[in-house]
Amino acid sequence: MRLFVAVNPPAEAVDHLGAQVARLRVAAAAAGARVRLADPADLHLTLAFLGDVEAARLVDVETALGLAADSFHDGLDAPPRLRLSGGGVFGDGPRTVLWVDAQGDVEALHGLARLVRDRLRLAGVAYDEKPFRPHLTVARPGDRMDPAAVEADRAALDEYAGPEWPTTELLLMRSRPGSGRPRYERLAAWPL
Ligand code: 2AM
Repeated sequence: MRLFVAVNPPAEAVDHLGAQVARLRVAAAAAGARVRLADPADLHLTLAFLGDVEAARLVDVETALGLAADSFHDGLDAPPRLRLSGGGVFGDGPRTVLWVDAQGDVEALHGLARLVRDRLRLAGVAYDEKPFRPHLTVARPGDRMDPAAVEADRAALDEYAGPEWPTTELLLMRSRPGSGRPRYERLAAWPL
């Protein structure tokens, strides 16, 4: 099964971002069916991407994440507070992706990602070793939009600041391939 570990912004933050995204050029391109926007229900900050994991190893993954959440919790007075703010672009040409950044207690979020990855490594569970870069993918315009229009959207997201929220849960998510986009399903959660 295809797994990843994430924290999710609450509905209030997702709705607020949705109103901003609706004003972007990617939204107009999505209306013209040229670009696919991320489904608001799928918006999350991925801390570690595990990819395919055998079902028999699920218990090891869950134990590792429980330990990571516990030690994170023990080292903090209060859950980190985050907000969606600032924009970025990954890739170019057909791989161009527009994303929104997280701001606030980002150091704590990096600390949580480190704990999660350390615990997975100790458990012998493989994950994508790319350094953690908090981001929430908004749209994948690829080369179906003028790069200047994508850059204008990025600049608009740079001016954006969403509502703040406390990060209260660590989530183990499953990604199931569907017709079109994959479906994300919440498998387990630990309080932070
Ligand atoms: P993305 O939004 O930048 O694509 C489920 O696929 C989640 O895991 C997404 O948030 C995705 O980030 C993230 N992810 C991180 N590394 C990945 C990888 N190597 N392959 C697929 N998704 C990855």
